[in-house]
Amino acid sequence: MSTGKIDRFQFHDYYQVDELLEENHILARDAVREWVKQEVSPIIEEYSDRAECPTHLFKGLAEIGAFGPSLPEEYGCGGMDEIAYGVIMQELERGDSGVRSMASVQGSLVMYPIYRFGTEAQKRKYLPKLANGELIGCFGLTEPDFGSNPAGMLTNMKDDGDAWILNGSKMWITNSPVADVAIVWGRDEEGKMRGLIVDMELKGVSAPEIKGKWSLRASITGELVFEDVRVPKEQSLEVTGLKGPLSCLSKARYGIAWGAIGAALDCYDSALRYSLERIQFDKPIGQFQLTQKKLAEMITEITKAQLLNWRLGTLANKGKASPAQISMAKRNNVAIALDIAREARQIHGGMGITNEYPVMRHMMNLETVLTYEGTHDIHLLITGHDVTGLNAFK
Ligand code: TGC
Ligand code: FAD
Repeated sequence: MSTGKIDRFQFHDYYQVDELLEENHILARDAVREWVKQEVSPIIEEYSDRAECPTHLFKGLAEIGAFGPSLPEEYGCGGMDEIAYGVIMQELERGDSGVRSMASVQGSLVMYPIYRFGTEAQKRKYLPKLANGELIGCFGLTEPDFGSNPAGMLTNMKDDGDAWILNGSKMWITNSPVADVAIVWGRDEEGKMRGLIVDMELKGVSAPEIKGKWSLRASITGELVFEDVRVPKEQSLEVTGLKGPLSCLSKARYGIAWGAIGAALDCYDSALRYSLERIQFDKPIGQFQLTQKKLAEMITEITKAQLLNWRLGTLANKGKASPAQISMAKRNNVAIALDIAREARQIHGGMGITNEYPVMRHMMNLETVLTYEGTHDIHLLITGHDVTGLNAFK
């Protein structure tokens, strides 16, 4: 119905936040923006409609440097800073949250743990091939009965000399049905949480696809099932405890804080243009105060979030962005993006529910983004814990 539509997106920078960026950030952002216009926008409604992942984009994402942009060049990665990583995620999610997810999982949840907790041999073996898209990875933390509370996980590994015997199952795993490797978290016999790099070809590994999603339809999601899988010990990551997976989540949540603003910008841009073109009662609907209220509030929230992201990025570049600060930005930015998508849908009237415009797709996608990488309420509790010192999770 909508293949080949022209992408008319215009960037909005109400407070001239661009002046805070360096030339390399702008270059990276503009290159990714152009790629999204050429490669993602013309096809994304079709793929979303068919609930199919555009897997051919993995190669293009690698070519534009979207996999591990802030990891070192010596491993074939981008060697850029955290703000460059952020603006790349923003542009990808302007295209589609699922496309940003393809990059988030690969870069922040697969390459980052190998970089941070892997041996030198593991880094040399995996990072260049993950960076160039030769290998696709996934990250298995969530289980059917343990989502917000990963500490309760049942996946386990038994010591068998030179290998671990892995058993258990993971749920809601982005990219698992198409992955070559999985970063899997489980407990050893002493109850210590450990991470393994699991080759998906190993005997006893399966990854059935989860169908029927009304959100993130252009992203592929599956389970991970391990039945007596013999994983060589050399595939272990050098970290124990929940801080292993949670530090990867911090990296990915940071990217989502930026990404969500991409989706919000696309919805705002579409709503603004529509409000100037659509005539009712002999006037453009943008002339009515109630439409202006919606648009004014949208650009205000986007501007606040852009500033929050920039400051978070400068802290991240100095290694000073705390997990709680990242939680605040992820929670705020996804929530305002979802509100903006809903308001933009209203401005488009009936047309807003069709795939002639991107807003309903963004709105449905953002329902997932609000939940994964820590739910909206879990991030609120993280802030509550941080400011009071009192833990309200349990
Ligand atoms: P808690 O006792 O608070 O912490 C255990 C240890 O971890 C440390 N830590 C962190 N380290 C780095 N980054 C973070 N964000 C960290 N948060 C905590 C903490 O300091 C402690 O270290 P140590 O040395 O004292 O052991 O753990 P808890 O069991 O009370 O849990 C706290 C809670 C609820 C906040 C945590 O479990 C949580 O964040 N739950 C949400 C789960 C979640 O976000 N799952 C995401 C799954 S992956 C995903 O959704 C991918 S979607 C990808 C895509 O498609 O884009
Ligand atoms: P639950 O934890 O059951 O939460 C249900 C509700 O209860 C939520 O509203 C929650 O906020 C609330 N709640 C829970 N505990 C508390 C509490 N203490 N106080 C107050 N409220 C509470 N996981 C991975 O490991 N890897 C992936 O690649 C991945 N990709 C995903 C892709 C998609 C499309 C989706 C939908 C999820 C993905 N996830 C992935 C899983 C995601 O991280 C979890 O869905 C999320 O952490 C929430 O877990 P849950 O769905 O089990 O919800």
